Amino acid sequence: MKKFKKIKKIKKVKKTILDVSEVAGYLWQRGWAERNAGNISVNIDDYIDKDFTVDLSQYAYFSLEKSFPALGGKVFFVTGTGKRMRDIARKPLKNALIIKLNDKGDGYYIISHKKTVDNFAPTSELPTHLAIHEKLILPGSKNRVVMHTHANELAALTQIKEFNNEKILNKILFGMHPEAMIYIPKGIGFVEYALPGTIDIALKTIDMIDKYDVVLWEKHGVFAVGEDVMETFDMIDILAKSAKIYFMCKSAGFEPEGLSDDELEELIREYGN
Ligand code: 2HA
Ligand code: ZN
Repeated sequence: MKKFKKIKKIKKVKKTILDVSEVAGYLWQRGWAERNAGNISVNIDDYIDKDFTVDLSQYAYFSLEKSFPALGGKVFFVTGTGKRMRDIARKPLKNALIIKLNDKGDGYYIISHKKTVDNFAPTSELPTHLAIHEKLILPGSKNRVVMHTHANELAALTQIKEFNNEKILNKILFGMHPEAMIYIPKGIGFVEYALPGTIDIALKTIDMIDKYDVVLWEKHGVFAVGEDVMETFDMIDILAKSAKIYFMCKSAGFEPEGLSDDELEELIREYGN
């Protein structure tokens, strides 16, 4: 981290790394992060002074399958591929890395680690993360965090064919707890199954991110965007709670009643913006 001391806003970079490690611990404790499941990236470019330069020739370079021109030169903190959330929680800089895209946005340098570090690359879901970050930097969005996790309760909902429908999903999730409407008023988007780690799943996801801050990947998990790491985690946590209450009622042999349309409308009137 020595070279990063030159960054004036180093405190914000450090806080981001600490927040990612804290949330990585929560993901593990929730049972949402088996083995190397899940990944987090944060656009930390705003925290880097424009006059901060690094000798890029010193660092390992990787090309990207697709280019992200709008992200050219930008800097991200990303969890590492194959790394465990429980290890990121203990040792974030051994299990996550800082990357800087080249000017064209079709490749990146790992600038937090020496060239020699083997098997250390960003998350396998980097195409989806970058595709989303490319949208998030457009005017009007302050979201800089992208988080993917295998939230059991939400993934379980997608295993039920009749729930693979945004209207039904949102009715259930909003109905189980008022906080869902208060904190995630846009609700959740649904992305039908696609092979993890591919451009295909990235494209399907970015289509949804225009409309929603949280999207469900069928038979896989959840993808969320937010302004900071804690807030992004909180949205997933609240929606997972709703799904859990739904399943608790079902396991007890009851059909949950859910909040009525009038009660939901009242929440929108009181808390909506
Ligand atoms: O990072 O969760 O979807 C591992 C995954 C891939
Ligand atoms: Zn996953």
